[in-house]
Amino acid sequence: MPGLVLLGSQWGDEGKGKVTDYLAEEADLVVRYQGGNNAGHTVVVNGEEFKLRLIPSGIINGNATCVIGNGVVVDIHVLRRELDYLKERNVDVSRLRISDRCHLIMPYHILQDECEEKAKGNLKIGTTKNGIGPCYMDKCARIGLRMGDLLDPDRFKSRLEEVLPIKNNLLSKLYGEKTFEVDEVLREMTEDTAFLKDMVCDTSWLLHEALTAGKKVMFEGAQGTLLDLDHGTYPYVTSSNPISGGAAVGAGVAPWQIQNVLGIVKAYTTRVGAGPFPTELEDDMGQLLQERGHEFGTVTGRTRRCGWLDMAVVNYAIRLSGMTALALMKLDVLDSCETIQIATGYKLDGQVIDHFPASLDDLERVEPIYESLPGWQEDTSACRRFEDLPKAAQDYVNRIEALAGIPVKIVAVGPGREETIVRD
Ligand code: 2SA
Ligand code: MG
Repeated sequence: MPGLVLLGSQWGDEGKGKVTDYLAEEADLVVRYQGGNNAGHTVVVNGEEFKLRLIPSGIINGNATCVIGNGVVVDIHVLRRELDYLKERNVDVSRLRISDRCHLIMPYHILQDECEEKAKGNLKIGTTKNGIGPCYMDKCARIGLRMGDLLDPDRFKSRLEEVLPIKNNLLSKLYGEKTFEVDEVLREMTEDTAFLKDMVCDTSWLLHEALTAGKKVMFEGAQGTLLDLDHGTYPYVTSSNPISGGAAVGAGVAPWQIQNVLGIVKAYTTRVGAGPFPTELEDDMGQLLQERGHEFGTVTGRTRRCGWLDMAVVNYAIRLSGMTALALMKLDVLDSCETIQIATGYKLDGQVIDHFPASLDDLERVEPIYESLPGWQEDTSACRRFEDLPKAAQDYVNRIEALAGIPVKIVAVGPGREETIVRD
């Protein structure tokens, strides 16, 4: 810190929630800058599990002010439910602030997400069906509705009256779907919005003031680098920019206010939804990782595809975001492996390539170059210092560090806050 971005180096679900929660104790502000309730961040505190989709994971721990930045798309119904869920569990939610520039996920976005996936047939992306893509589409098409509009009922109504015919036209003509009535959408969106009043503000200004005063601000990425709209495995990506540059845009701060970038890396690789995955294991080992790692989507419950750690992916992520350190998560999931493989790069048509392919066809065809390391076959979940880890586990971490060229500062050996090794 002062300006620290924490983000996923793979396809999401690396364990960002746990690290955010862990570091939140030191942060004055924790900020989400992209995505929406397609994220699913799990935090375990004293055996109690919290699952968050929209609110920054920093809300659980410490006293940090939590911010939903302008780059996030907000489903107010999910937000309300998440606030109630936290309040029921005695979490102080009065520390949440939401940008007045956030785009709203409207009921027709959720329907559109479903229709588009259906229409794509075999080419479907495997979205979370939360309306994320369609909401960002409308933002770019300049027909979105924003949080600030919602707090001004007259403005919201007139804007909705302009926009709804366009959306209805699309849904009925393209997908033969029902159309929405202004009154119906108005009711769904505006009843019970009083809870937002004290939360919505100009969060870019709030962050500017905090950073100027030397406060510690942590930006919490959702999804992961390979799901980035521009740099990920397009079109099998999400519709926002999780990479560190996205934090400047999605929170409204200057790039130079971000000094540190912590990349979260799972000790193996997982992916939800469709798209290429070079180190995927479709055998017993894949199933073992899936079972030992409890690899199911937090939001959708979908089974995650599993494979070996892919340093071609991680090194690409390090470069794109200028990562300064890594946190290696779920090392304990590998405890029972006899041998562990790491992909150090790719071959394409027999040639070693030194860049990450933009073309999906190429990525489908690459052959990972594997390096084998001996497993440790010992329980690591009780280790609290790096020296406590079995020698082979230390070697695995050190090898990753050497391949990455940046330090592995945190090693997680279980979901709990205490199951964390911090290295100097
Ligand atoms: P979307 O809904 O438009 O963002 O989907 C587009 C692609 O992005 C993937 N995606 C994710 N992949 C992994 N984890 C995600 N978040 C949840 C979680 C997922 C869940 O953290 O557990 O519950 O399944 C996430 N969000 C989006 C998605 O699979 C599509 O490939
Ligand atoms: Mg997740």
